[in-house]
Amino acid sequence: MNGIPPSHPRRKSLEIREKLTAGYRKGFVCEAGLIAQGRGEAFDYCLGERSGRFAARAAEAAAASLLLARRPVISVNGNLAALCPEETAELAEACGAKVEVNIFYRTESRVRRIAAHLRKAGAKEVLGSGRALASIPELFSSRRRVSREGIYTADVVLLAMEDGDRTRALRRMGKRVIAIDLNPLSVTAREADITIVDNVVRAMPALVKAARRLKRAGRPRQAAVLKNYDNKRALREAVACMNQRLSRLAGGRR
Ligand code: PTJ
Repeated sequence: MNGIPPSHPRRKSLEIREKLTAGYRKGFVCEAGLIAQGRGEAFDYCLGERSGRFAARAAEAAAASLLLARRPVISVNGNLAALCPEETAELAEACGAKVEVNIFYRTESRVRRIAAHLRKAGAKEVLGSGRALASIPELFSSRRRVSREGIYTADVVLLAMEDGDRTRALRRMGKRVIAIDLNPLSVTAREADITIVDNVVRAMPALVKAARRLKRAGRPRQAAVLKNYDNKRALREAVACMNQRLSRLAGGRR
């Protein structure tokens, strides 16, 4: 990465910022996406920039859910495209999921740029562009515009880095929603069926690994993983983990 010394203590975090600012310069990350990353960083700091056991369990349940789904879809916004394009393509391949661009600040040019970036990273088919789109009922942002063969008819939708009312609207349509969100208190985190409280740059590789492992393990194992998962418990553990770390730091311990 440009000019960041390998020994820099914040190297990883600076690399993430570079990917987002590069995406912004290329016209597919929106301005608000840079702000959203800042909010995420604050929560990641509280987590100690490490994946908790609650995140690993949620990633496993999410992988099981995607594998068991009849019509799984990965919904991609500008930030996810910038940070995890390869992992998005790999996860789609591992789970037989479709990839769809769905963005809040929608312009056709942004949708096309995100789709091109994902295809370059290995995604075979990317839905979400064009005018012949369906609408998610009772949702008034541009995120309501979805592809008929993608999110509209999906039974399981994975989304990341968005906080808002789409999760509730998708659940009202009878879909299972998996969210990746560093903020365990966000509307999306609390409304989703499965919430991976982790940074997408750690959560997406963990999801790909879990999906490959559980695919080999077979459907009874996938069903058991999903049945034993408790999202409320995962959210409680994420908040407790942040609390403990902040208390330790406030007490002068690391
Ligand atoms: O690409 P678009 O047009 O769809 O725009 C995307 C926006 C910026 C609108 C979207 O990301 C958004 O709604 O942002 P919010 O409302 O700020 O919510 C972002 C959520 O993601 C917050 O809860 C953050 O804590 C969380 N977050 C930010 N960065 C990360 C993250 N979660 C996981 N990994 C991250 N790197």
